[in-house]
Amino acid sequence: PPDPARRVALLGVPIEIGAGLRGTLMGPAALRTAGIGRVLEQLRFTFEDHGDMPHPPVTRGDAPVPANANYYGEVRSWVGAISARAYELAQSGAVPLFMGGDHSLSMGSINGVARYWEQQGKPLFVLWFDAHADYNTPATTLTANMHGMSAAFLCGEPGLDHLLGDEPRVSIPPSRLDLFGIRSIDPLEKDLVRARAIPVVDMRAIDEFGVGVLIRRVIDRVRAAGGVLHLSFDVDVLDPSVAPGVGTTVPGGTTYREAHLVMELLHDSGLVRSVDVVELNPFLDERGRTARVAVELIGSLFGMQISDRVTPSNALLPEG
Ligand code: EXY
Ligand code: MN
Ligand code: MN
Ligand code: MN
Repeated sequence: PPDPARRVALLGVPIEIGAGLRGTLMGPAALRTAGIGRVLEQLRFTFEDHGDMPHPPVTRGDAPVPANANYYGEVRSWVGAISARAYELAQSGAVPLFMGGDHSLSMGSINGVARYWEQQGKPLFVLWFDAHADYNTPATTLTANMHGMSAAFLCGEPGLDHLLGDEPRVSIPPSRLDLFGIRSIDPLEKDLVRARAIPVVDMRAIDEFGVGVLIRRVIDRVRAAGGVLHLSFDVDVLDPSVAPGVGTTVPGGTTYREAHLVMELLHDSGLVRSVDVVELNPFLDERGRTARVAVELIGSLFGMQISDRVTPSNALLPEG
C-alpha cells in the first residue's frame, strides 16, 4: 500500500520555447506513457499527477529568434507561473517532479523550490546532471536558446531578471551548483563558469575516477552543510546511443549504468527533495526508448533496486 509520507507531485511543463528544436512540448506525455506514475506506485509512493501547465503562447518554430527583450518577454509569464506552482508543491510536503519540456523550465522550478527551502532555513544545492553547463547569459549566448541559460539565471546572472514577472527571485550561490556530466561548453560560458568557481565534474573526471566517488563527494558536501538537493536531470547527459531522443546530443556521454549508479546513490543519500526531468524530445526518439530509460532512472532515484527489476534474460521464462 502507498505510504502517505511518501508523496510525489508530478507536474508536466510542456515547453519548447527555450530549445532550438521543437518537440519537447510532447515530453510530459511521453514520460506518462512510459509509465512514470506506474514506477512510483510500484515503489509505494503516492503520486499526484497535477496535469500540465498551459503550454506556452508560442513555440520556437524554425525561424531563428533574435535575442531581444520582446522575445524573452513572451517567456515572462511562464517562468513566474512555474515558480509559483513549484513553491506551492514544495509547501505541500510532496516531492515535486517537473516533467519537461526544455531546460528553461528550471528557471521557474528551482526558483520556486529555492524560495520554500530558504523559508525553511535549509541551504538548497542543485545537481545539474547534464552534458551542458547551461551557464550562458543573453550577453554570452551563441544561439539565444534559453535552455542554455537556465543555470546562469539560477545563480543570479543578469539579463533575464524580468522572466519571473512579479515572482520573487531566489538565486542560489554558484558554489551550491554542481555541474555533473559536462562535455559541451561555449567559450564565453566557460570563462563565466571559471570566474564563478562553479564545481564541474566533466566526462574526463567521470572516466578517470568513476561516478561513484564523484557523486559521493557531492552528497557529502550537501550533508555537511545540512542542506537539501534538487536534481536537475537533463536526459542529454546520457550517451546518445542510450538516449537519442534529445535535441542537443553530444557524443561521449554517461553509460546506462553510470546514470543508474548516480540515481541509486542519490536515493540512498535521502537528500533529494525535488527533481526536473528535462529535454526529452519524443519527436526525435526511437520507439520511446529514451522515455523508457528516463523513467527507469527515475525509478532508481526513488529506490528501485536491481533485484526488484524483472530484467530480460536469455534464460527460459517459466512455463505459463
Ligand atoms: N551551449 C549551447 C547554447 O547555449 O545554446 C547549447 C545549450 C544546450 C542546452 C541543453 C539543455 O542542455
Ligand atoms: Mn540542460
Ligand atoms: Mn543538456
Ligand atoms: Mn565510463
